Amino acid sequence: MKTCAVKKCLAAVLSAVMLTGTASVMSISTTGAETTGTIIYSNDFESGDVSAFTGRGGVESIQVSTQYAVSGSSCMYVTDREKNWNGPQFLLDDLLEVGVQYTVSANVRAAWYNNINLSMEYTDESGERHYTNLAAVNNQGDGWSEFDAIKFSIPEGVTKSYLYFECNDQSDLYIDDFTICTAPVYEIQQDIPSLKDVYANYFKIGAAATTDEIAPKSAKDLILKHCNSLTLGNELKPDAILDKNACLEMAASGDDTNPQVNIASARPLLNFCRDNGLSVRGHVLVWHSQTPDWFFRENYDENGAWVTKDVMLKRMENYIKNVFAAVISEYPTVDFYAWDVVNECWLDDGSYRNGGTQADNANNSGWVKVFGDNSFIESAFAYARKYAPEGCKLYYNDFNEYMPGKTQAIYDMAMDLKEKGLIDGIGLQSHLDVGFPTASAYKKALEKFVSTGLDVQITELDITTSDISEAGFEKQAQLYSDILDACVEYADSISAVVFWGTTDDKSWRSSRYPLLFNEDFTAKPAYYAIIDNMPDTPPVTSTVTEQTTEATTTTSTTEVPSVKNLIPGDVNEDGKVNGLDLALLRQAVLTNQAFVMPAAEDTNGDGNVNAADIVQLTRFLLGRDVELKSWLPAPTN
Ligand code: 9MR
Repeated sequence: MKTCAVKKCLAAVLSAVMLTGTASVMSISTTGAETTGTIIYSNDFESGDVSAFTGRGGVESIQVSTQYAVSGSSCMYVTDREKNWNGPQFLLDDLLEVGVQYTVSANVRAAWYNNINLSMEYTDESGERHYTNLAAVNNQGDGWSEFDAIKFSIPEGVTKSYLYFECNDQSDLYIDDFTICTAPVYEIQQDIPSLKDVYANYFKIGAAATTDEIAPKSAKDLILKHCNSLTLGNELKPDAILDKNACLEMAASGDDTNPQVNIASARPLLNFCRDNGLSVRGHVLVWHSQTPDWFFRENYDENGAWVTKDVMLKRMENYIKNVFAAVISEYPTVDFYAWDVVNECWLDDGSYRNGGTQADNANNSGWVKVFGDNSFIESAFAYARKYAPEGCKLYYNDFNEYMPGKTQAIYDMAMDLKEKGLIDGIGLQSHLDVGFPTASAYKKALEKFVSTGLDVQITELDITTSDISEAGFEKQAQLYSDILDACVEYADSISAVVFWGTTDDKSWRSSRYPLLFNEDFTAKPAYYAIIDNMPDTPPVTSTVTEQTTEATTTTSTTEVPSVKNLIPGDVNEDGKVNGLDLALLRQAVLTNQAFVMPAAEDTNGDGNVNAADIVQLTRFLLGRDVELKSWLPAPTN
């Protein structure tokens, strides 16, 4: 089998940098990740064959050139591009499998300082084409730039999937060493407590995920282990399910107030929920963002005039009705227990948004443009109440919910809707940062929302950190712990806590590592911090211990070796106990490797080295009141 080198996972590199300040321990891998992937397709263009590539615009000339090359002496050369979007595309159908994660790498160059995009296109069941940018590089000067192992996957049920390159203006494009590999496969940590079990007596635990995100088996495993609720990250938003062609057809037949929907892009996620009994948080019906401009315009024409309030009310009612009808009829067994009816209508000072087009300003709202103010909110809830699936609770959802002006505006609106029997709960997105807000400011806002008597859900929790040192991640863990403590305190009024994503690399804020799990699916200090001290955290048992006695029996001997200068927890014997020891301990337990220093690894002193020692060491590093022990007697000199 041909293999291609896959870079060590980011988490491992990160661990290395964060733990030692250098990259000298890059060989540490904290999971059973494959370090090689299988090459599915590779072309260095030395053979002169470019037949696998076609021009997107049909006008491009695609040939081999020896003018430049990264490897060997030739590369692919694309000229005669007439539009920005013209460029070479590579058909993936019949080559790749649905639901498997792959990586694509390539070297690219264009004219000076051009942006080059690597993107993916596919056509869904309704015939609509979707375009996703995977990565972009800026050609710094006139040299080569690299797309290095960019992850992608093909969603279920789509056809005509392509990878393609494009760049601004009509610059010629050069491409070399185009390679598609399978991505590394990670095993999730099965031997740590499940969050949904730990919090079972308090609230549901959820995650948001996109179709692409759940493609790898490890992501599915992670969600199923820790969550009993799933929010579709993008696939139930208006721009994902409004079917423009069907809307136009309906308008042509005389009714331009009955927007047509197609839930094709939501199916992979909804199927996953149905097949695994996961409850679904619907997100979102009425929102200024990710809602196409044409939805608010006459004849659904991007350049048409804004419709009247009356027309928009009818469109709103029919849209809500059609969305609910689609999920009820196709997914009768799925528990749609909550739905964000209206999203992000209030500004930090408690005023409403400016009315206008998104093209001018992403903060503009088409809804406010048509209605003149936020009066559409009540109608949205009234229609949702009328058509929602049975048992589905209705929420108003917003971010910066702790900004005083906004807190008050949401409170006032919620109380009014509550009196009218239209709303069931308030969704606090909770996109936080270690620096802002403080846990006490957050808790103050939470108390105010709880005081409405409505249900509260934490709908999109993530906490960014720019400091990716050990101390930075500990600070992040502390805020996570404080926020979850506050939620537990008000658990009677809180029915779900949802994290906005699964692993850091897949987050919308990936550059600031906001989630509980690393790219390699290992738990971060934040995970351990939120299970720490929870009364329902079950004893941690290692599957390694259950499956094989080899690792543990090495430490269970009655013959006590003489170990000088033993420092419990100092796994690498460098005289310090820090995150590097934690990474090594985790690696040793998970990979069932022979222990270099078993006495130091048995951090809870029970005679076994297993996941409980990882928890013990993590707690110690987080500054919790625990003592590191060893099964050996006190060190002798
Ligand atoms: O996570 C979503 C991301 O993939 C999209 O690019 C982005 C576009 O607006 O929306 C993200 O989800 C948002 C959610 O729907 C509403 N609250 C803010 C979230 C983060 O932007």
